[in-house]
Amino acid sequence: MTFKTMTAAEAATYVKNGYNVGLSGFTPAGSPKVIVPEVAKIAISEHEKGNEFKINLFTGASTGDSVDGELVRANALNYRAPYASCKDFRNGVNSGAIAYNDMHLSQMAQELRSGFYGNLDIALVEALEVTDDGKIYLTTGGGISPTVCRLAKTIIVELNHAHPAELKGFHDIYEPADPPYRREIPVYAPSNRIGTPYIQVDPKKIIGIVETNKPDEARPFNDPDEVTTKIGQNVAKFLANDIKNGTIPSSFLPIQSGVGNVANAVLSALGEDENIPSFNMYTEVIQDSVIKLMKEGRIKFGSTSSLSVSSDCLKDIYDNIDFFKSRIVIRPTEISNNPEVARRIGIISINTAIEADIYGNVNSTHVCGSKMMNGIGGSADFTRNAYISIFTCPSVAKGGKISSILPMVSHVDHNEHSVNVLITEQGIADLRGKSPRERSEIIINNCVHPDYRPIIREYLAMASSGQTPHNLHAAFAMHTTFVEKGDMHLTDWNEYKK
Ligand code: 0RQ
Repeated sequence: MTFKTMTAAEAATYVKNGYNVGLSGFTPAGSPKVIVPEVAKIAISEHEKGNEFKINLFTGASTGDSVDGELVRANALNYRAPYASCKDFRNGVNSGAIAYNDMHLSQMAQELRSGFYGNLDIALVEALEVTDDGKIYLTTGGGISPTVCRLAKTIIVELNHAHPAELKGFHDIYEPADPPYRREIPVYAPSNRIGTPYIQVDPKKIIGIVETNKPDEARPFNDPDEVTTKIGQNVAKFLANDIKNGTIPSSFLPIQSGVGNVANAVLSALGEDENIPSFNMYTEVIQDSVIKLMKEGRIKFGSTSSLSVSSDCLKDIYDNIDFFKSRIVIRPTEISNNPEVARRIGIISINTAIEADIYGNVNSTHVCGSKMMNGIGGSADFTRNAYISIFTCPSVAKGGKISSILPMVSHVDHNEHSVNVLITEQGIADLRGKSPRERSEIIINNCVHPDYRPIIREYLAMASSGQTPHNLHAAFAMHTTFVEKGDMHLTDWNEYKK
Protein backbone atom coordinates (compact mmCIF):
# COMPACT_ATOMS: atom_id res chain seq x y z
CA MET A 1 0.00 0.00 0.00
CA THR A 2 1.45 3.36 -0.90
CA PHE A 3 0.04 6.31 0.90
CA LYS A 4 -1.22 9.45 -0.78
CA THR A 5 1.23 12.35 -0.50
CA MET A 6 -0.31 15.76 -0.07
CA THR A 7 0.61 19.34 0.77
CA ALA A 8 0.17 20.68 4.27
CA ALA A 9 -2.62 22.93 2.97
CA GLU A 10 -4.48 19.94 1.52
CA ALA A 11 -3.98 17.94 4.72
CA ALA A 12 -5.43 20.80 6.76
CA THR A 13 -8.73 20.57 4.85
CA TYR A 14 -9.37 17.23 6.60
CA VAL A 15 -9.54 19.06 9.94
CA LYS A 16 -13.08 20.36 10.36
CA ASN A 17 -14.73 22.81 12.73
CA GLY A 18 -15.47 21.17 16.10
CA TYR A 19 -13.07 18.26 15.54
CA ASN A 20 -11.25 16.51 18.37
CA VAL A 21 -7.64 16.50 17.16
CA GLY A 22 -4.84 14.41 18.71
CA LEU A 23 -1.17 15.25 18.15
CA SER A 24 2.14 13.45 18.46
CA GLY A 25 5.02 14.89 20.45
CA PHE A 26 5.87 16.03 23.94
CA THR A 27 6.92 19.70 24.23
CA PRO A 28 7.89 21.00 20.76
CA ALA A 29 9.86 17.74 20.38
CA GLY A 30 8.09 15.47 17.92
CA SER A 31 5.03 17.72 17.51
CA PRO A 32 3.70 18.22 13.99
CA LYS A 33 4.85 21.50 12.47
CA VAL A 34 3.37 22.25 9.06
CA ILE A 35 -0.28 21.13 8.97
CA VAL A 36 -1.57 23.06 11.99
CA PRO A 37 -0.49 26.52 10.68
CA GLU A 38 -2.59 25.69 7.58
CA VAL A 39 -5.53 24.79 9.84
CA ALA A 40 -5.07 28.22 11.47
CA LYS A 41 -5.28 29.86 7.99
CA ILE A 42 -8.53 28.02 7.28
CA ALA A 43 -9.89 29.21 10.63
CA ILE A 44 -9.03 32.83 9.83
CA SER A 45 -10.67 32.61 6.44
CA GLU A 46 -13.81 30.95 7.88
CA HIS A 47 -14.03 33.63 10.59
CA GLU A 48 -13.80 36.32 7.89
CA LYS A 49 -16.80 34.70 6.22
CA GLY A 50 -18.64 34.81 9.55
CA ASN A 51 -18.38 31.05 10.15
CA GLU A 52 -17.40 29.20 13.34
CA PHE A 53 -14.07 27.40 13.22
CA LYS A 54 -12.51 26.04 16.38
CA ILE A 55 -10.99 22.71 17.30
CA ASN A 56 -10.39 20.73 20.51
CA LEU A 57 -6.76 19.76 20.94
CA PHE A 58 -5.20 16.82 22.81
CA THR A 59 -1.43 16.47 23.11
CA GLY A 60 1.32 14.84 25.17
CA ALA A 61 2.44 18.12 26.75
CA SER A 62 3.25 21.58 25.39
CA THR A 63 3.91 22.00 21.65
CA GLY A 64 5.76 24.52 19.51
CA ASP A 65 4.55 27.92 18.36
CA SER A 66 3.43 26.32 15.09
CA VAL A 67 0.69 24.58 17.06
CA ASP A 68 -0.44 26.49 20.15
CA GLY A 69 0.78 29.91 18.98
CA GLU A 70 -0.76 29.67 15.50
CA LEU A 71 -4.09 28.29 16.72
CA VAL A 72 -4.51 30.85 19.51
CA ARG A 73 -3.65 33.79 17.26
CA ALA A 74 -6.23 32.51 14.75
CA ASN A 75 -8.81 32.17 17.55
CA ALA A 76 -9.14 28.54 16.50
CA LEU A 77 -8.86 26.75 19.87
CA ASN A 78 -12.00 25.85 21.75
CA TYR A 79 -10.60 23.31 24.22
CA ARG A 80 -7.11 22.15 25.13
CA ALA A 81 -5.59 19.46 27.37
CA PRO A 82 -3.33 18.57 29.19
CA TYR A 83 -0.40 21.12 29.27
CA ALA A 84 0.87 24.17 27.40
CA SER A 85 3.58 26.73 27.94
CA CYS A 86 3.12 29.25 25.12
CA LYS A 87 2.63 32.92 26.04
CA ASP A 88 -0.23 33.52 23.60
CA PHE A 89 -1.96 30.42 24.90
CA ARG A 90 -1.53 31.62 28.49
CA ASN A 91 -3.18 34.93 27.57
CA GLY A 92 -6.01 33.12 25.80
CA VAL A 93 -6.67 30.91 28.82
CA ASN A 94 -6.49 33.72 31.36
CA SER A 95 -8.89 35.87 29.33
CA GLY A 96 -11.38 32.99 29.40
CA ALA A 97 -11.31 32.51 25.61
CA ILE A 98 -10.00 28.91 25.76
CA ALA A 99 -11.26 26.06 27.92
CA TYR A 100 -8.11 24.52 29.38
CA ASN A 101 -8.10 21.23 31.26
CA ASP A 102 -4.78 21.29 33.14
CA MET A 103 -4.18 17.69 34.12
CA HIS A 104 -1.69 14.97 35.03
CA LEU A 105 0.16 14.00 31.87
CA SER A 106 0.24 10.29 32.69
CA GLN A 107 -3.57 10.23 32.56
CA MET A 108 -4.23 11.88 29.20
CA ALA A 109 -4.09 8.68 27.14
CA GLN A 110 -6.19 6.71 29.60
CA GLU A 111 -8.85 9.44 29.76
CA LEU A 112 -9.04 9.56 25.97
CA ARG A 113 -9.54 5.78 25.93
CA SER A 114 -12.21 6.12 28.63
CA GLY A 115 -14.23 8.30 26.31
CA PHE A 116 -14.37 11.33 28.64
CA TYR A 117 -13.80 13.61 25.65
CA GLY A 118 -15.86 11.89 22.95
CA ASN A 119 -14.37 10.41 19.80
CA LEU A 120 -11.06 11.47 18.35
CA ASP A 121 -11.63 12.61 14.78
CA ILE A 122 -8.09 12.89 13.47
CA ALA A 123 -4.47 12.35 14.55
CA LEU A 124 -1.63 14.45 13.16
CA VAL A 125 1.62 12.63 13.77
CA GLU A 126 5.24 13.49 13.04
CA ALA A 127 7.23 10.46 11.94
CA LEU A 128 10.62 9.32 10.69
CA GLU A 129 9.19 6.55 8.59
CA VAL A 130 5.89 4.86 7.79
CA THR A 131 5.77 1.36 6.35
CA ASP A 132 3.12 0.04 3.97
CA ASP A 133 1.79 -2.29 6.66
CA GLY A 134 1.20 0.65 9.06
CA LYS A 135 4.29 0.83 11.26
CA ILE A 136 4.86 4.44 12.33
CA TYR A 137 8.34 5.32 13.65
CA LEU A 138 8.16 8.47 15.78
CA THR A 139 10.77 11.25 16.02
CA THR A 140 11.85 13.02 19.26
CA GLY A 141 8.70 12.77 21.40
CA GLY A 142 6.55 9.94 22.76
CA GLY A 143 3.53 11.69 24.29
CA ILE A 144 0.10 10.19 23.61
CA SER A 145 0.90 9.07 20.05
CA PRO A 146 0.12 5.33 20.38
CA THR A 147 -3.30 6.08 21.84
CA VAL A 148 -4.30 8.85 19.44
CA CYS A 149 -3.18 6.74 16.46
CA ARG A 150 -5.33 3.84 17.65
CA LEU A 151 -8.39 5.90 18.59
CA ALA A 152 -8.52 8.45 15.76
CA LYS A 153 -10.76 7.73 12.81
CA THR A 154 -8.05 8.98 10.44
CA ILE A 155 -4.32 9.73 10.61
CA ILE A 156 -2.16 12.14 8.64
CA VAL A 157 1.59 11.76 8.98
CA GLU A 158 4.15 14.56 8.73
CA LEU A 159 7.20 12.71 7.45
CA ASN A 160 9.99 14.94 8.71
CA HIS A 161 13.32 14.53 6.91
CA ALA A 162 15.08 16.82 9.39
CA HIS A 163 15.54 13.78 11.64
CA PRO A 164 18.10 11.11 10.67
CA ALA A 165 16.97 7.54 9.92
CA GLU A 166 19.25 6.36 12.75
CA LEU A 167 16.78 7.81 15.28
CA LYS A 168 14.78 4.66 14.58
CA GLY A 169 15.02 2.42 17.63
CA PHE A 170 14.98 5.09 20.35
CA HIS A 171 11.28 4.52 21.09
CA ASP A 172 9.78 1.80 23.25
CA ILE A 173 6.06 1.79 22.47
CA TYR A 174 3.75 0.12 24.98
CA GLU A 175 0.08 0.83 25.64
CA PRO A 176 -1.44 -0.77 28.76
CA ALA A 177 -4.74 -2.61 28.64
CA ASP A 178 -7.63 -0.92 30.43
CA PRO A 179 -9.04 -2.15 33.75
CA PRO A 180 -9.94 -4.85 34.63
CA TYR A 181 -7.48 -6.41 32.16
CA ARG A 182 -4.41 -4.30 32.99
CA ARG A 183 -1.30 -6.14 34.16
CA GLU A 184 1.77 -4.73 35.86
CA ILE A 185 3.93 -2.56 33.62
CA PRO A 186 7.16 -4.59 33.62
CA VAL A 187 9.66 -1.75 33.98
CA TYR A 188 11.99 -2.59 36.87
CA ALA A 189 14.86 -0.27 35.89
CA PRO A 190 14.97 2.88 33.69
CA SER A 191 16.67 1.02 30.82
CA ASN A 192 14.14 -1.86 30.58
CA ARG A 193 12.42 -2.07 27.20
CA ILE A 194 8.93 -3.56 27.16
CA GLY A 195 7.42 -2.70 23.78
CA THR A 196 8.17 -2.13 20.11
CA PRO A 197 10.17 0.63 18.39
CA TYR A 198 7.12 1.61 16.30
CA ILE A 199 3.35 2.19 16.56
CA GLN A 200 1.32 -0.37 14.65
CA VAL A 201 -1.81 1.12 13.03
CA ASP A 202 -4.32 -0.06 10.51
CA PRO A 203 -2.73 1.35 7.30
CA LYS A 204 -6.20 2.09 5.88
CA LYS A 205 -6.56 4.85 8.49
CA ILE A 206 -3.54 6.75 7.13
CA ILE A 207 -5.21 9.10 4.64
CA GLY A 208 -2.13 11.09 3.72
CA ILE A 209 1.54 11.86 4.14
CA VAL A 210 2.99 15.38 4.18
CA GLU A 211 6.75 15.51 3.57
CA THR A 212 8.60 18.14 5.60
CA ASN A 213 12.08 19.16 6.60
CA LYS A 214 11.65 21.26 9.74
CA PRO A 215 13.70 21.07 12.93
CA ASP A 216 12.01 20.93 16.36
CA GLU A 217 11.13 24.41 17.65
CA ALA A 218 13.66 24.30 20.46
CA ARG A 219 13.30 26.74 23.36
CA PRO A 220 16.39 28.32 24.85
CA PHE A 221 17.04 28.19 28.62
CA ASN A 222 18.68 30.88 30.71
CA ASP A 223 22.17 29.87 31.81
CA PRO A 224 22.34 28.99 35.52
CA ASP A 225 22.82 32.19 37.58
CA GLU A 226 23.93 32.73 41.18
CA VAL A 227 20.49 31.89 42.62
CA THR A 228 19.70 28.81 40.52
CA THR A 229 23.26 27.49 40.99
CA LYS A 230 22.90 27.84 44.77
CA ILE A 231 19.54 26.02 44.64
CA GLY A 232 21.23 23.22 42.68
CA GLN A 233 24.09 23.04 45.15
CA ASN A 234 21.59 22.79 48.02
CA VAL A 235 19.81 19.91 46.27
CA ALA A 236 23.17 18.14 45.80
CA LYS A 237 24.06 18.77 49.47
CA PHE A 238 20.75 17.32 50.63
CA LEU A 239 21.09 14.20 48.47
CA ALA A 240 24.76 13.65 49.42
CA ASN A 241 23.76 13.77 53.08
CA ASP A 242 20.97 11.24 52.54
CA ILE A 243 23.48 8.89 50.88
CA LYS A 244 25.86 9.38 53.79
CA ASN A 245 23.22 8.53 56.38
CA GLY A 246 21.96 5.54 54.37
CA THR A 247 18.48 6.86 53.48
CA ILE A 248 19.45 6.71 49.82
CA PRO A 249 21.43 3.58 48.80
CA SER A 250 25.05 4.22 47.79
CA SER A 251 24.18 2.98 44.27
CA PHE A 252 21.75 5.99 44.23
CA LEU A 253 18.21 6.09 42.81
CA PRO A 254 16.77 7.28 39.47
CA ILE A 255 16.24 11.02 39.22
CA GLN A 256 13.18 12.75 37.72
CA SER A 257 13.60 16.40 36.94
CA GLY A 258 11.04 18.95 35.76
CA VAL A 259 11.31 21.44 32.94
CA GLY A 260 12.56 25.03 32.98
CA ASN A 261 15.49 27.19 34.02
CA VAL A 262 15.62 26.04 37.64
CA ALA A 263 15.47 22.32 36.74
CA ASN A 264 18.23 22.75 34.16
CA ALA A 265 20.48 24.45 36.73
CA VAL A 266 19.73 21.83 39.40
CA LEU A 267 20.82 18.99 37.14
CA SER A 268 24.04 20.80 36.23
CA ALA A 269 24.82 21.20 39.93
CA LEU A 270 24.14 17.51 40.63
CA GLY A 271 26.54 16.59 37.85
CA GLU A 272 29.26 18.82 39.28
CA ASP A 273 29.04 17.52 42.86
CA GLU A 274 31.54 14.70 43.39
CA ASN A 275 29.53 13.37 46.34
CA ILE A 276 26.71 12.42 43.97
CA PRO A 277 27.41 9.13 42.15
CA SER A 278 26.71 8.77 38.42
CA PHE A 279 22.99 8.25 38.08
CA ASN A 280 20.07 7.14 35.88
CA MET A 281 17.03 9.22 35.03
CA TYR A 282 13.40 8.15 34.86
CA THR A 283 11.80 11.36 33.70
CA GLU A 284 9.58 12.97 31.09
CA VAL A 285 11.95 15.50 29.51
CA ILE A 286 15.61 15.34 28.71
CA GLN A 287 17.01 18.88 28.54
CA ASP A 288 20.46 20.10 27.44
CA SER A 289 22.11 19.59 30.84
CA VAL A 290 21.31 15.85 30.75
CA ILE A 291 23.02 15.39 27.39
CA LYS A 292 26.13 17.18 28.63
CA LEU A 293 26.21 15.01 31.76
CA MET A 294 25.75 11.84 29.68
CA LYS A 295 28.79 12.75 27.63
CA GLU A 296 30.76 13.26 30.84
CA GLY A 297 29.61 9.88 32.15
CA ARG A 298 27.73 11.47 35.06
CA ILE A 299 24.35 10.28 33.76
CA LYS A 300 24.38 6.65 32.73
CA PHE A 301 20.92 6.22 31.23
CA GLY A 302 17.80 8.30 30.60
CA SER A 303 14.21 7.11 30.21
CA THR A 304 12.11 9.99 28.89
CA SER A 305 9.09 11.02 26.85
CA SER A 306 11.03 13.57 24.81
CA LEU A 307 14.33 15.02 23.73
CA SER A 308 13.40 18.59 24.54
CA VAL A 309 16.77 20.12 23.77
CA SER A 310 18.19 23.14 21.92
CA SER A 311 18.97 22.83 18.19
CA ASP A 312 22.74 22.65 18.84
CA CYS A 313 22.21 19.94 21.42
CA LEU A 314 19.98 17.90 19.07
CA LYS A 315 22.66 18.18 16.39
CA ASP A 316 25.19 16.89 18.91
CA ILE A 317 22.93 13.91 19.67
CA TYR A 318 22.52 13.18 15.96
CA ASP A 319 26.30 13.50 15.36
CA ASN A 320 26.92 10.89 18.09
CA ILE A 321 23.77 8.86 17.64
CA ASP A 322 25.25 5.43 18.46
CA PHE A 323 26.55 6.71 21.80
CA PHE A 324 23.11 8.04 22.75
CA LYS A 325 21.11 5.12 21.34
CA SER A 326 22.43 2.85 24.07
CA ARG A 327 21.76 5.48 26.75
CA ILE A 328 18.27 6.86 25.97
CA VAL A 329 14.81 5.36 25.59
CA ILE A 330 11.80 7.47 24.56
CA ARG A 331 8.48 6.22 25.93
CA PRO A 332 4.80 7.15 25.69
CA THR A 333 4.01 9.51 28.60
CA GLU A 334 1.68 6.96 30.11
CA ILE A 335 4.81 4.86 30.80
CA SER A 336 7.50 7.53 31.30
CA ASN A 337 5.31 9.11 34.01
CA ASN A 338 3.62 6.01 35.28
CA PRO A 339 2.86 6.18 39.03
CA GLU A 340 3.21 2.39 39.42
CA VAL A 341 6.69 2.41 37.89
CA ALA A 342 7.80 5.57 39.72
CA ARG A 343 6.85 4.04 43.08
CA ARG A 344 8.45 0.68 42.26
CA ILE A 345 11.83 1.95 41.10
CA GLY A 346 12.01 4.55 43.86
CA ILE A 347 12.57 7.78 41.98
CA ILE A 348 13.81 11.00 43.51
CA SER A 349 11.56 13.68 42.01
CA ILE A 350 12.76 17.27 41.65
CA ASN A 351 10.20 19.82 40.44
CA THR A 352 9.73 23.56 40.61
CA ALA A 353 7.22 25.54 42.67
CA ILE A 354 5.78 28.92 41.82
CA GLU A 355 4.99 29.28 45.51
CA ALA A 356 4.97 27.08 48.61
CA ASP A 357 3.44 27.68 52.02
CA ILE A 358 4.85 27.40 55.50
CA TYR A 359 3.32 23.92 55.89
CA GLY A 360 4.71 22.46 52.65
CA ASN A 361 1.80 22.80 50.22
CA VAL A 362 2.98 23.70 46.72
CA ASN A 363 1.48 25.72 43.90
CA SER A 364 3.20 25.03 40.56
CA THR A 365 0.65 26.53 38.23
CA HIS A 366 -1.22 29.69 39.24
CA VAL A 367 -0.02 33.23 39.89
CA CYS A 368 -2.02 34.80 42.75
CA GLY A 369 -4.49 31.94 42.70
CA SER A 370 -6.10 32.64 39.36
CA LYS A 371 -3.67 33.30 36.48
CA MET A 372 -2.42 30.13 34.80
CA MET A 373 1.31 29.94 34.16
CA ASN A 374 1.80 26.61 32.30
CA GLY A 375 0.14 23.71 34.06
CA ILE A 376 0.85 20.85 36.44
CA GLY A 377 2.46 18.76 33.70
CA GLY A 378 3.93 15.53 35.00
CA SER A 379 5.09 17.00 38.30
CA ALA A 380 2.40 15.26 40.38
CA ASP A 381 2.72 11.94 38.53
CA PHE A 382 6.18 11.79 40.05
CA THR A 383 5.82 13.75 43.30
CA ARG A 384 3.00 11.67 44.72
CA ASN A 385 4.85 8.41 44.00
CA ALA A 386 8.47 9.33 44.59
CA TYR A 387 10.79 7.74 47.16
CA ILE A 388 11.78 11.32 47.97
CA SER A 389 9.92 14.30 46.48
CA ILE A 390 11.75 17.62 46.32
CA PHE A 391 10.46 21.07 45.31
CA THR A 392 12.79 23.90 44.48
CA CYS A 393 12.27 27.62 43.78
CA PRO A 394 14.08 30.91 44.28
CA SER A 395 12.97 32.38 47.65
CA VAL A 396 11.75 35.54 45.90
CA ALA A 397 10.44 36.36 42.42
CA LYS A 398 10.14 39.55 40.36
CA GLY A 399 13.16 41.28 41.86
CA GLY A 400 12.13 40.59 45.46
CA LYS A 401 8.58 41.98 45.18
CA ILE A 402 7.17 38.47 45.60
CA SER A 403 8.02 36.00 48.36
CA SER A 404 7.78 32.45 47.02
CA ILE A 405 7.06 31.18 50.53
CA LEU A 406 3.75 32.40 51.92
CA PRO A 407 1.35 31.73 54.80
CA MET A 408 -1.04 29.84 52.51
CA VAL A 409 -0.65 28.91 48.85
CA SER A 410 -3.19 30.59 46.59
CA HIS A 411 -3.69 27.33 44.64
CA VAL A 412 -2.70 23.77 45.59
CA ASP A 413 -1.10 21.36 43.14
CA HIS A 414 0.98 19.25 45.54
CA ASN A 415 -0.17 19.04 49.11
CA GLU A 416 1.69 18.75 52.41
CA HIS A 417 1.22 14.96 52.39
CA SER A 418 3.25 14.51 49.21
CA VAL A 419 6.00 17.12 49.54
CA ASN A 420 9.09 15.80 51.37
CA VAL A 421 11.64 18.53 50.89
CA LEU A 422 11.58 22.23 50.01
CA ILE A 423 14.76 23.89 48.79
CA THR A 424 15.53 27.52 47.92
CA GLU A 425 18.85 29.32 47.51
CA GLN A 426 18.53 30.15 51.23
CA GLY A 427 18.63 26.53 52.34
CA ILE A 428 16.96 23.15 52.77
CA ALA A 429 13.75 22.29 54.63
CA ASP A 430 13.59 18.54 55.20
CA LEU A 431 9.92 18.03 56.04
CA ARG A 432 9.94 14.24 56.30
CA GLY A 433 8.25 12.95 59.43
CA LYS A 434 7.48 16.45 60.73
CA SER A 435 4.19 17.84 62.05
CA PRO A 436 2.79 21.01 60.45
CA ARG A 437 4.05 23.22 63.30
CA GLU A 438 7.53 21.70 63.04
CA ARG A 439 7.46 22.17 59.28
CA SER A 440 6.59 25.85 59.54
CA GLU A 441 9.62 26.48 61.79
CA ILE A 442 12.01 24.72 59.43
CA ILE A 443 10.62 26.36 56.30
CA ILE A 444 10.70 29.88 57.77
CA ASN A 445 14.21 29.46 59.19
CA ASN A 446 15.77 27.69 56.22
CA CYS A 447 13.95 28.69 53.03
CA VAL A 448 12.29 32.11 53.39
CA HIS A 449 14.25 35.16 52.20
CA PRO A 450 15.54 37.17 55.21
CA ASP A 451 13.51 40.21 54.02
CA TYR A 452 10.26 38.29 54.44
CA ARG A 453 11.12 36.24 57.54
CA PRO A 454 9.84 38.80 60.11
CA ILE A 455 6.63 39.37 58.10
CA ILE A 456 5.83 35.65 57.97
CA ARG A 457 6.83 35.14 61.60
CA GLU A 458 4.32 37.83 62.55
CA TYR A 459 1.63 35.98 60.59
CA LEU A 460 2.40 32.78 62.43
CA ALA A 461 2.16 34.57 65.78
CA MET A 462 -1.40 35.60 64.83
CA ALA A 463 -2.30 32.02 63.87
CA SER A 464 -1.82 30.22 67.09
CA SER A 465 -4.35 27.40 67.31
CA GLY A 466 -5.11 24.16 65.49
CA GLN A 467 -3.17 21.29 63.96
CA THR A 468 -2.27 23.60 61.09
CA PRO A 469 -2.43 27.12 62.57
CA HIS A 470 -3.94 29.75 60.29
CA ASN A 471 -5.62 33.10 60.58
CA LEU A 472 -8.19 33.02 57.79
CA HIS A 473 -8.52 36.83 57.75
CA ALA A 474 -4.83 37.17 57.05
CA ALA A 475 -3.84 34.03 55.15
CA PHE A 476 -3.80 35.83 51.78
CA ALA A 477 -2.83 39.29 53.04
CA MET A 478 0.60 39.13 51.39
CA HIS A 479 -1.04 38.17 48.07
CA THR A 480 -3.62 40.95 48.31
CA THR A 481 -0.90 43.46 49.24
CA PHE A 482 0.92 42.43 46.05
CA VAL A 483 -2.25 42.76 43.95
CA GLU A 484 -2.94 46.24 45.38
CA LYS A 485 0.59 47.65 45.67
CA GLY A 486 2.75 45.48 43.39
CA ASP A 487 4.87 44.29 46.34
CA MET A 488 4.35 41.68 49.07
CA HIS A 489 6.21 43.59 51.79
CA LEU A 490 3.26 43.95 54.13
CA THR A 491 4.17 46.41 56.87
CA ASP A 492 1.20 46.30 59.21
CA TRP A 493 -0.74 43.18 60.20
CA ASN A 494 -2.92 45.15 62.68
CA GLU A 495 -5.97 45.36 60.44
CA TYR A 496 -5.98 41.53 60.23
CA LYS A 497 -5.71 40.95 63.97
CA LYS A 498 -9.25 39.84 64.66
O1 0RQ B 1 8.65 34.85 34.85
O2 0RQ B 1 9.31 34.42 32.54
O3 0RQ B 1 8.33 36.63 33.20
O4 0RQ B 1 10.65 35.97 33.97
O5 0RQ B 1 7.65 32.44 36.48
O6 0RQ B 1 10.18 31.23 36.48
O7 0RQ B 1 12.20 31.15 37.91
O8 0RQ B 1 12.46 31.19 35.35
O9 0RQ B 1 11.54 29.19 36.62
O10 0RQ B 1 11.57 28.36 34.16
O11 0RQ B 1 11.98 26.91 36.17
O12 0RQ B 1 9.66 27.81 35.68
C1 0RQ B 1 7.02 26.57 38.00
C2 0RQ B 1 6.72 27.97 35.94
C3 0RQ B 1 9.02 27.56 36.89
C4 0RQ B 1 7.80 25.67 35.76
C5 0RQ B 1 7.62 26.94 36.66
C6 0RQ B 1 7.73 33.64 37.26
C7 0RQ B 1 9.17 34.07 37.05
C8 0RQ B 1 9.33 33.83 35.56
C9 0RQ B 1 9.41 31.30 35.31
P1 0RQ B 1 9.29 35.54 33.54
P2 0RQ B 1 11.69 30.76 36.55
P3 0RQ B 1 11.26 28.04 35.58
C10 0RQ B 1 7.94 18.71 33.93
C11 0RQ B 1 7.16 18.94 35.17
C12 0RQ B 1 4.98 23.13 36.41
C13 0RQ B 1 5.00 21.90 35.55
C14 0RQ B 1 6.06 20.94 35.90
C15 0RQ B 1 6.48 24.92 35.55
C16 0RQ B 1 8.53 32.53 35.36
O13 0RQ B 1 8.72 24.80 36.36
O14 0RQ B 1 5.69 25.26 34.70
O15 0RQ B 1 6.76 21.01 36.90
N1 0RQ B 1 6.22 23.89 36.38
N2 0RQ B 1 6.18 19.98 35.04
O16 0RQ B 1 9.37 35.42 37.42
C17 0RQ B 1 4.71 35.27 40.02
C18 0RQ B 1 5.59 33.83 41.63
C19 0RQ B 1 6.54 33.38 40.66
C20 0RQ B 1 6.47 33.93 39.37
C21 0RQ B 1 8.09 32.46 39.44
N3 0RQ B 1 5.59 33.37 42.88
N4 0RQ B 1 4.70 34.76 41.26
N5 0RQ B 1 5.57 34.87 39.04
N6 0RQ B 1 7.45 33.34 38.66
N7 0RQ B 1 7.55 32.47 40.67
C22 0RQ B 1 7.56 19.38 32.62
C23 0RQ B 1 6.33 18.95 31.91
O17 0RQ B 1 5.43 18.50 32.50
C24 0RQ B 1 6.27 19.10 30.46
